[in-house]
Amino acid sequence: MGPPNSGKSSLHARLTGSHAAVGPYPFTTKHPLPGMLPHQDIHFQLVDLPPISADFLEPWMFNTLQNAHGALLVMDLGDPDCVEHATAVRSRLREKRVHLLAGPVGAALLALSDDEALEETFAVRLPTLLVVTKVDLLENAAAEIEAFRQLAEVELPTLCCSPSPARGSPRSAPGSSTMLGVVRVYTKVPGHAAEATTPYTLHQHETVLDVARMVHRGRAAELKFARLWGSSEFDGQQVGADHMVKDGDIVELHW
Ligand SMILES: Nc1nc2c(ncn2[C@@H]2O[C@H](COP(=O)(O)OP(=O)(O)OP(=O)(O)O)[C@@H](O)[C@H]2O)c(=O)[nH]1
Ligand SMILES: [Mg+2]
Repeated sequence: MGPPNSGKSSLHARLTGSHAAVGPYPFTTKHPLPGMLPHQDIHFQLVDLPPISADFLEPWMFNTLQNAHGALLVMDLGDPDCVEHATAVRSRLREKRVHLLAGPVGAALLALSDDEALEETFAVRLPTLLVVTKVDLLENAAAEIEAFRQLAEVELPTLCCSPSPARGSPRSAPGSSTMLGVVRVYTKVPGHAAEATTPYTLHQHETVLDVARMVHRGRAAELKFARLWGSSEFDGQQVGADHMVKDGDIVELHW
């Protein structure tokens, strides 16, 4: 997401191989366009969106964002109005109760008072990275990014990218899966090695039962126990359905 002409579709095309329409003028993108972004052994669905500005926000945007687990705020700092654009994007989103967060959702919720929490029940909270595009056109990218972060009061973790892969790409975003709270769990059949290449992806605080639901929704209630390698005290430890899984765990389900 971001203001018009900031380079969202170009970035989407580079990261997902989509043929997102790119134009040298604002409001090129009219419809959401999904694509797949492989990162380590996770496939993220990355959706290119139309721009957001002070006087333009697609009415369906809120519904689309409700399904998202995170966002990239894409900004062109060579645009002389970039601070105003960033303010407009965030205030338009806030009107729709969409909040862009600098970290995982859990911490932000804990900081709310009870009244605020009730008020915000239906809000959408998105861990967000600021992605600065067109750094090939900036003379001193580091200084411009710092000035922008201060003037626009943006505290989001920040990455920059340009058409040249040597100058950085969000594909290498350190910790982007940690920020989204993605937990990868590898399953294994008794007596066989773990399925090492295709993890199930869950969220923090999900359990062995959630893994069982993903493997076999109809039989999840029949799960007797699981054996766990990774975050358990010892390899192959027997755990119950309510055991919380951690990123990288190997789980052997016993029905
Ligand atoms: N020099 C340079 N130009 C870029 C870069 N990324 C995008 N552009 C150019 O910026 C213009 C806008 O790019 P788009 O990807 O269409 O921007 P957008 O944010 O999707 O635009 P809307 O859909 O209209 O909101 C195009 O002319 C691109 O070629 C970049 O990293 N460097
Ligand atoms: Mg576009």
